Amino acid sequence: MDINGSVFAAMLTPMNDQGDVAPENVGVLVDHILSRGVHGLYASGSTGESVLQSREERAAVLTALADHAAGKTTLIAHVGAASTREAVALAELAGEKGYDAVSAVPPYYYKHRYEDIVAYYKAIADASGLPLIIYNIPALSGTDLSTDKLLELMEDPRIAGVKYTAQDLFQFGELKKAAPEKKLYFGTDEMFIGAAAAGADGGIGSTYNLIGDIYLAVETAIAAGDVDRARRAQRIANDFIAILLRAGVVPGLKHCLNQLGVPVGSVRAPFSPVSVEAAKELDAWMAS
Ligand code: SI3
Repeated sequence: MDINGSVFAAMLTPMNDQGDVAPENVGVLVDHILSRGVHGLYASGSTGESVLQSREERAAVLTALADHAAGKTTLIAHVGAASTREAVALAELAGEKGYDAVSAVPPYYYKHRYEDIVAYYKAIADASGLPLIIYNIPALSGTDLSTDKLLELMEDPRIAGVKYTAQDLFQFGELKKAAPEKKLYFGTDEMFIGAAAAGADGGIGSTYNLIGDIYLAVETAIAAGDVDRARRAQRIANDFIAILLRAGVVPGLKHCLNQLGVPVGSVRAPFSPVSVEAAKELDAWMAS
């Protein structure tokens, strides 16, 4: 089973002003994202505030997304969790709901043995029956899988590839060289140009909720060998990301989308809404 497309938004989770999940607003957000040409959605991941939610809340968001968009665009369900049991329950749901693939961060908080991480991924693959993308995000998951271990995991034919949210373009290139048939998606938006030049199969990121067309432009320009054009597009993204990093990525993106009339609501504590100063900076960027 192939995973169609290359540019995917790591979808925000719409909430109300109190930080309760609002699955009824998933459709509006998805339509907005797709209107900019993005190829699909990666739901219930870091940008989706998933680790702050219960299994039931995550299931409600994944269900709303599938009901709105399954069969119309590529859908990837992030099902990673601290416990295999939670991840498997969400993986089963993704399989039932018509998702195209599942993805999972390694089990977090405890420092698990590599063998137990392998068993966790096998259980997720068994439960979903879908291609599985390893979500490599060492800075947040606490697990830094070596190149050899990532390649070993990818020997399982059910593992379709890696979503690589780190900054090591050398390791990224080594993975692509050793496993050219696997999908390698890059997850550090501000460095997408480098990954595209290094042979990425695409990108998955938070800022694609708002400016997904920019990453399509970078990808297209690199494929055409037009580095100047790629650089100009990446510059647009990075001017925004610099502001966003000051504001807080998830609160900042939610602020911008709410300003555009896409009702994504507030964030869940301990996240807090953007400050007045950050809101002004973001509004000025959007106006420009
Ligand atoms: O699962 C997800 O929400 C992601 O894909 C997250 C994504 O990789 C983001 N990285 C982190 C650490 O959250 C990036 O899109 C990131 O927000 C962006 O590059 C700005 O630094």
